[in-house]
Amino acid sequence: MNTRARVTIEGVVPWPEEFEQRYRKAGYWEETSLGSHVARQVERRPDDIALVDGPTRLSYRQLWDKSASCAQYLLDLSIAPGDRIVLQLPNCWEFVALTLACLRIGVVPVMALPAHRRHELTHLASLSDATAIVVADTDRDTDLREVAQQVAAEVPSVGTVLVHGALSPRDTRYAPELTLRAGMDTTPRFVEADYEPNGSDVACLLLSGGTTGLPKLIVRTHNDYVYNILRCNAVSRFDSGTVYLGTLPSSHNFSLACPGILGALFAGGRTVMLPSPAPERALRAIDAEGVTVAATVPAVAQAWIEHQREHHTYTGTTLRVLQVGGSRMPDELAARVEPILGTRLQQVFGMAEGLVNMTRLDDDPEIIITTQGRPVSEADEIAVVDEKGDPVPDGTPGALLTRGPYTPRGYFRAAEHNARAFTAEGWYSSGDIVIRRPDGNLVVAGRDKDMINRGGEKISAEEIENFAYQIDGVDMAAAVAMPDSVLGERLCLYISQAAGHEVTLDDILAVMNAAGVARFKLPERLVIIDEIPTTKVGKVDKKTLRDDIRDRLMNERETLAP
Ligand code: OOB
Repeated sequence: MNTRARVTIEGVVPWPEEFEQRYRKAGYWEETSLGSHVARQVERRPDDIALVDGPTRLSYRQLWDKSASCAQYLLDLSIAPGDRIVLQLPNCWEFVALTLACLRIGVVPVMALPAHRRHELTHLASLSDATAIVVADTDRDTDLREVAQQVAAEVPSVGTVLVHGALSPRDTRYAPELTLRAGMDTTPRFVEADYEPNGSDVACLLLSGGTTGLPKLIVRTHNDYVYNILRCNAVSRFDSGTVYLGTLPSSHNFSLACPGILGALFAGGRTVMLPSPAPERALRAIDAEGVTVAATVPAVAQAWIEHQREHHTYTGTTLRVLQVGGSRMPDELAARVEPILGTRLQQVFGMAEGLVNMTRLDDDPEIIITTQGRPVSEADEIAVVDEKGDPVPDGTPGALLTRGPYTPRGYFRAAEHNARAFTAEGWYSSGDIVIRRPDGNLVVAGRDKDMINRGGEKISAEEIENFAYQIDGVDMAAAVAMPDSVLGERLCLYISQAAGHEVTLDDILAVMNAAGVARFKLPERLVIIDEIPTTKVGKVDKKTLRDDIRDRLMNERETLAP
């Protein structure tokens, strides 16, 4: 434990004192920093490979030195402990070096997704008062440096843009650009002890799946995130022989810390970074690098299974576990993992807000195939309740509430929303409808939150509806999930329009593109109806709309069938 003063950030909701004491006493909170767990492995195995990114292979020592140089670079840029920086990078070793740099000096990364664009990044920078933003130079046809300048133009606190790749060929008008690499290649002259965070300091800000107009930020402290990682490591049996392949964006809680990249680093294992989960390359990488654990979403698992069935290109001899989570895996798909990919399935039902459930590696196949597992910690409190908030018996669907040593008590700077998302006793209302079986395993049976889960990517219905309302002639708008055999769900927008108007999907897309919205949030179908149905209390009746789009899709399929 270090002696540095705590860095406090306004807008963080602490656990009640009584719970803090309980978690410390029980040893759940160790009062250590995330970096210290990696430092231990650097000492133990300096020359073992920690990270593989294409031709780049970094040993524990090299990664640690790069992150130290980077930490010093941030400090030299006057980015101070407690400052927030928006971090948006693809899956690459620089992401890991920079994240470790932040964690070592108490700079707080705001974990943006690679798909985010001006709309989301501006919101994240503004909500967190970020002092810097880190982006790649380009992503396909988007110049992200340009996007970063637009963010800096809107958010005065953003004083620096760090670029992974080449600097802008043009003048930068709102904030100076510097390359990220410049900070990685110097000799480290950084004094760790001066900066090491306390256990209760904020480690990072994760993004909520979002049921509100704009995503909320979730505060993860060193204490709670260390515990999250150690429990996931224990359940997934990560050790120094683990070779981990994460295929989701590294900034997502699943691939970062469940157990993810940080779990592999805590255990002395190795992480393989891939820019995309495309089947051919991913399966080849598993064989070539001797991957033992891969993590992905159901849609990608399905693509891997189909690819393997057709091409039989991969042997998978080293792959011990395939972790699948982020959205509900259909039982039929779960049943195909072991026979076709030759590896054990581990279902992971987690949330950036904390609680992580996993099936255990030695569970019966019936549990692994049909449930989403049980909490990773004995200290996770679970309640499954009816509409009145009363517990329902096991086997009956109900809303999942949770509390525990790594489930924070409130979103960052969101008092009003917190009053709705957390009960007076501090339970987080996940919005998931689950069935708890008598053996303690949970089955995700639906949800009562207004969100679309597009293959693990979460879209807030309200956010999309707000864009629709910007269009002249849109009377009422309702975004709902439409079933999809690949992604599970896609986004369908229903609108009713004022007399004399003819709104098209292109009109909606134009408004969203002009606002710089991430592509995955664009509606994939527009249905115009005379009147949006409402419930008895006057709320939009989304269930009727979901049934309607299901019927439409079914009818279309029948019409198309020969
Ligand atoms: C993970 O985290 P988020 O924050 O992107 O999304 C959380 C939500 C959950 O509340 C639930 O609605 C859904 O995603 N979800 C699942 C699921 N895993 C997540 N729904 C059904 N089955 C599953 N296996 O998605 C996340 C965080 C950590 C580990 C794994 C996933």
